[in-house]
Amino acid sequence: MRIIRRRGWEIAESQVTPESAVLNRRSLLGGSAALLAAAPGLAHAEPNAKYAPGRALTEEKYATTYNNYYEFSDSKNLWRQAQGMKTSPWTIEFAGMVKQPRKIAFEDLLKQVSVEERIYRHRCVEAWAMTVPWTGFPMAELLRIAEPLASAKYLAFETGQDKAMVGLNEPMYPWPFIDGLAIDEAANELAFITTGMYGKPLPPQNGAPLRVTTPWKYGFKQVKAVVKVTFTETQPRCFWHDILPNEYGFWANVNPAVSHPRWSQADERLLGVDETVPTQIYNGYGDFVASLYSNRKSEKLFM
Ligand SMILES: Nc1nc2c(c(=O)[nH]1)N[C@H]1C(S)=C(S)[C@@H](COP(=O)(O)O)O[C@H]1N2
Ligand SMILES: [Mo]
Repeated sequence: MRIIRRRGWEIAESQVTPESAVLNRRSLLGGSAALLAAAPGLAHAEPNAKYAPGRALTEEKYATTYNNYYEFSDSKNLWRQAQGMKTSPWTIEFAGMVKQPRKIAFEDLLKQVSVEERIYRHRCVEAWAMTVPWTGFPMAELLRIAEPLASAKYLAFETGQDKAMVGLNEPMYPWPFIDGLAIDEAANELAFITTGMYGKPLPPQNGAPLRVTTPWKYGFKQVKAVVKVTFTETQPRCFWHDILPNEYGFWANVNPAVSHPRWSQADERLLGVDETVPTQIYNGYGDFVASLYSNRKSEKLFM
């Protein structure tokens, strides 16, 4: 048995759900000197439980049937409709301030990265939340492959357009869906490009074939079905910021103390269970990301 040192977001799905299983496993570890002797790595792995999601996984059926994807619909019930989307073949374009603008096939991109599983809490600005075992690769690897110029400060992700996306006919929205990050945010160890969930390829409704996952930010920053990544010197335009600039900021870091103009962000409703829990600053990921903002205190970091 090979046991590798893991942080909370790296803990295998079997270790976090249900919560009782974690507790059982812990008491098992504590009680079994033989097991520790057989696998010394365990002794080190144990303290890292402080990074664990601290909640049970959301049941897959809820995470895959309650979605935000305005290209299809402004209703949450769009997953059937999304099955009609063509997600293969798929090409991603690197544009703007990169060494060499180019396109890369999704399969070729996957060959250049190592895929891993991370369990993250997801917090939608609408005050619902879920806990999902995503698979994918660190966004830092995407940066490595894209080769941005040293002068690039931001990157923007753009969603592809498909015939099945009937919401695109709604002219009041500023299509295509685009949102972005600062380069140092994208290089942060938490920033992730997701290609799967619950041990399977990402379903279309959740952003197949690849989507952005930045768990310390509200979900509207997490662009689905990425076809283009553009590197820029200035902050890119963002879909929700364009529509309602006073409600959806560029940084959009989760903060229970900063209310949305129309509702409180103090608590969040967990999908699939009848439970509401307090929201945490940076969605509980401050240890990883708070330092990104120490020199940006004058910006509107939280909504
Ligand atoms: N292209 C695109 N990406 C999007 C959205 C969208 O409407 N279109 N909605 C965002 C919002 S508000 C959230 S909360 C998450 C939802 O992801 P999920 O459906 O996988 O839960 O996707 C984000 N990415
Ligand atoms: Mo959201």
